[in-house]
Amino acid sequence: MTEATATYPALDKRPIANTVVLFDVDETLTPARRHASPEMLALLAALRQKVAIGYVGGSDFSKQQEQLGTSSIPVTDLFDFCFAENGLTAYKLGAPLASTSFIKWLGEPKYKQLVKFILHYIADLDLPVMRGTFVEFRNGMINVSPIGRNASQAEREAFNAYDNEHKVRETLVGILREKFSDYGLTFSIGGQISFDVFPKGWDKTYCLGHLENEAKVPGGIEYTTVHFFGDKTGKGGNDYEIYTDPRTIGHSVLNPVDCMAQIKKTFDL
Ligand code: M1P
Repeated sequence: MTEATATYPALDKRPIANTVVLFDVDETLTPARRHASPEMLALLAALRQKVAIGYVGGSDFSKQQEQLGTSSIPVTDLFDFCFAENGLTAYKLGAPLASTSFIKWLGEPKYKQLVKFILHYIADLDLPVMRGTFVEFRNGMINVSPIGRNASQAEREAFNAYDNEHKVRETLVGILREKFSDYGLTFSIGGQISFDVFPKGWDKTYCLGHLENEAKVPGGIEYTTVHFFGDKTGKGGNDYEIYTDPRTIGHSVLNPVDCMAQIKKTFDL
């Protein structure tokens, strides 16, 4: 039986029913922007027999479908909770939960000031390679990439090495934090070629509110234990806030292989 066709006990009938285990996506469940391995999916399916499982990623939902699901398996079949864009787009057992929007929160005039400044700044950079889609507009955030999101895998890796040396993203983030200090925004470097911009508090801890709401729905569950596994758990990383949040038990992983070893050890699988 594959992960997708497997059946799972109802959430309130799982052997450890008050516990939910959340995972970051890139470099935790999958290599950055790549597919999850069959071994990882099989291990998650085994874990799901015991507890509720979910992922919380900075990326938008379509990227997580690409990385964790397949053309015939929706990612919402593989996890009890799917939290895209830090939980701004959210599903429980395949059904959408309430969502909020970045543009509604910020308003068009401020958004235009911000995006115009970013595009001018990027236009003046002199990078070895530049591609397209420098600002990706999402429901709960914008994602800014100096090389452009259309970079190929090889170009993305080359940019990442260049950025580690020349601190292109770190410098731009520093400038934006200062210039737009009155906007109430967080600038978070979570991946290889870009950084995310969203309102303060809309980091990965945002998804914990959805879990807390579960206790309020009829027959819902109060999740008293929330595990979180992520790789960018240091200060400034996009897993830091949820990893250090008092409502979670944080696990810092090096990569998907290490994550699998830690899941097996923690949950006796
Ligand atoms: O999940 C981590 C990050 O993954 C992508 O980053 P990049 O393309 O730079 O590797 C983005 O989707 C980003 O939003 C996300 O935080």
